[in-house]
Amino acid sequence: GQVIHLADYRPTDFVVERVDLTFELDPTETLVIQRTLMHRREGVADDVPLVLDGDELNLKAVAIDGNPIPESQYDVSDRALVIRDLPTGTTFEVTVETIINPEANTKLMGLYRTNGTYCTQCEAEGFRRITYFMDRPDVLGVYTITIIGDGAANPVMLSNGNFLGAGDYGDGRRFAAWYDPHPKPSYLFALVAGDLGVVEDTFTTMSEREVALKIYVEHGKEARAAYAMDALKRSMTWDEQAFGREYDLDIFMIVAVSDFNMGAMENKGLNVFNDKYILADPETATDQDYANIEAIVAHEYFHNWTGNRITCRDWFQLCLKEGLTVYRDHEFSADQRSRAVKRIAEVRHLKSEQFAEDSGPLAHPVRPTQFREINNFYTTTVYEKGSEVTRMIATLLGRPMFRKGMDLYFERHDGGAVTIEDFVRCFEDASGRDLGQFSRWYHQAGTPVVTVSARYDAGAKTLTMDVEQMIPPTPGQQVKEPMHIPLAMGFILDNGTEVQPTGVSGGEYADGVLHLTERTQSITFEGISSRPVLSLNRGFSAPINLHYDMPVEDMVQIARHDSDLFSRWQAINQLALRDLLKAVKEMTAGATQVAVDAELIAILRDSISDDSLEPAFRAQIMALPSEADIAREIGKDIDPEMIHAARNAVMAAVTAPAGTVLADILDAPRRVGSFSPDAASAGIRALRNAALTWMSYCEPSPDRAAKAFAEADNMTELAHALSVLAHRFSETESAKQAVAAFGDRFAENALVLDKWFSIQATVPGPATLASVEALMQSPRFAAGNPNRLRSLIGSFAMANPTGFHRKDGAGYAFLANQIIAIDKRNPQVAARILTSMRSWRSLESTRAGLARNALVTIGAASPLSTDVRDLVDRMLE
Ligand code: DPP
Ligand code: ZN
Repeated sequence: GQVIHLADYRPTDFVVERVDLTFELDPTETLVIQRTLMHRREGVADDVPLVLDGDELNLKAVAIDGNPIPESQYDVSDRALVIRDLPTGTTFEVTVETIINPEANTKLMGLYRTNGTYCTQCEAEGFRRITYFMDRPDVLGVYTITIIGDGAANPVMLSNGNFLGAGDYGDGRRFAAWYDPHPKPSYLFALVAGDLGVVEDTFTTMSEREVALKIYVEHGKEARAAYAMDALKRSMTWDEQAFGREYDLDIFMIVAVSDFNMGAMENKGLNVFNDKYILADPETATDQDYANIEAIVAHEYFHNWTGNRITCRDWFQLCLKEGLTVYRDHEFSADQRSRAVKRIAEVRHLKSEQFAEDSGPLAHPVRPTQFREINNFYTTTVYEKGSEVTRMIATLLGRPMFRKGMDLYFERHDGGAVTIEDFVRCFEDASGRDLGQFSRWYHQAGTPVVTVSARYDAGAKTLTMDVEQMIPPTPGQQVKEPMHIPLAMGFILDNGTEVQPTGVSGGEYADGVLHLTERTQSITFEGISSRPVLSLNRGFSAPINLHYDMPVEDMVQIARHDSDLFSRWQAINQLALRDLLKAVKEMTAGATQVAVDAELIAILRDSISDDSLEPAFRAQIMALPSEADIAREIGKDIDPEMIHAARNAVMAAVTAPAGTVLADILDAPRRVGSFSPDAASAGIRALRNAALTWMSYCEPSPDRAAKAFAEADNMTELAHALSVLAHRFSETESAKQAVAAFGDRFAENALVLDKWFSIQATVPGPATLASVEALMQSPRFAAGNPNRLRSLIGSFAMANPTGFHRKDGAGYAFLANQIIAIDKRNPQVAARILTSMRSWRSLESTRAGLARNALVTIGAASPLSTDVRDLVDRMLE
């Protein structure tokens, strides 16, 4: 694969007007007839040929304006169809007939089969696996689709847009036709055909149009789509209220399939979902599953405006739709649930995934300028950091002005394929504010380090903050320019009240936000009547690493009293992290005991038992920094076993004094009545689960967890009890029995088995590799299914620090073999799992050497996909 550069962008030579596709479905020989109306772009020379992208296609015929052309008029290769001597000065029609083999399509890109259903995935470059086409996002066309196939096998035939009609040919074959009036790029094309069940509903839009809603699932699973339908209707209402966006077709469909590379896909009018993000009921889905379904249904629906109506000019602009749409789905979930708890969960995720990516060999800007394989840029940086950048625009401008900028964006660019510059200009034009320096967030990779020191002058009643920002070097970007960083902050006085400065010099400060713009800056706040406690980066207003040597008593004050719940969580987390880092250091030096700050223990105990705090928030407080969080903080010479031991020791010290509080939580009368997945009910379950985890550190017996496992009447508590047994008491009979019982009970439910695989794959310790290898032989495992691969091999490599990073390197060697094997079938899934190696350079030298060997082994394999090749090369660079 060659490197593609943003700087090389230029428009296509030909402009597509209409696309007409006919599919004659057959499991191994599907005929695709494409008729596309197009014209030569103005100014393009008459002898310039038409170049169409292709991938693993079998070309049958080419015609121009209905007349077959001789082979001498075109060249066909593996990757392209080049047609010469085309009509000039007029619109013409190109007909391309290809044969494809859906059954043999194990990459799950293009048209493939999943449990007997025909299904497509075209983003980013899958459409070229269906037919020869200018397969890029700036080529927009109006599509008409005809699907023909065996009627008995395919009673359901779906594509984008509005339904035109269907019928039988009388010979066993059936057809259906669809028309999508909205011009769209090829990556949003979709087709589904098969025998599926359906759940139906309707939605009345704000202008009183009725939209048919349909969710298609495998027969027998209809009842499990109810929550997704509910989430869809709430999403449609929310987008009208929050952004004034109305749905624009007569029908909106979702299809859930069991073999899918991503979470879901926003094809126009026909979203295709990984069934993991549609199917739920209390017996089989956890509260996290429900929250994911809500968020992803919303995300894909929101793409209808941010992604579909306004799309990307080229794939470098991916964050234009993804970062923005993640921001929108975060806001939606925050409005549907607890905003503070949602923000805490987002920041946890951002730090554990995006900060890790941004500090390693795979770091790249939110808007990259080059790639070898676009599939490798569906990253946490493009998505989550992209969302944070959008969020910062909202913080900088304020909500009303942000909304004005969004309104302008929709008005100005509807129907267009645009760039990040176009997006940012809308906010500049709406607000009059210059976002030039701010735009560096799109272009500079790396997590900024902001170092703060503060001094209070009692005589002058001023507080002065000295601030320095530094952005670490990242691949291809050694030197960085200072960023515009919106730092939300508050000044808390001794009595707990907040004070607003009466004057500020040395920097802009407005509405509780300090605007950092220089490499170093000294800001003085006036009118501060006594030494304040500084509550910095409230709500995580900027995705930065903040270094502020805060006095412990200040941290304690924030942890106990800040009006901002996020800040309280952040302070407690920070206090815990300090003790965890100290414990690692001491144990590395040979200590067997660790000391934990008494104040931390008291704050934790008080917060957990504080009934005025919502249970979900208390559960977040109890989830102390993970082993991965600690490793990231240490940054180099990582020894995962030492971190594991130190964290266990701190957990034991922290939980012991909380014993009675934990017992109170666990023994409180259970709610009777039917299950509800709402946020408040989920919060109570989260708190109970956190208490069970804590108990496992202060009570050396599996009995509590075994009891919870036996009594659980919902998957949230059942799966958690199982993980406590398996992770904390793995050698006990209780644990072994529970693992076996869970597997037998859900043997027929693949999505629940994924939980079973992943719980077993994340049992700490070197013995887990053998159980992962054994589970791969289980008939319950399926090596062709992405969800199974991710839950077993992916969980092991990504979420089992002591198991995967075995000191003998066997974990890495295992991964190398698996990546090479998976890559032959499905490069995208292989590449995704391989990102588990992205922080290998921060390991201690023995492990780092062995990890490197594994990467070299993968790199030497042949053949190797561009996806895996690109990652290996970047990780070894
Ligand atoms: N389907 C993926 C998403 O929605 C890629 N567009 O993020
Ligand atoms: Zn998306």
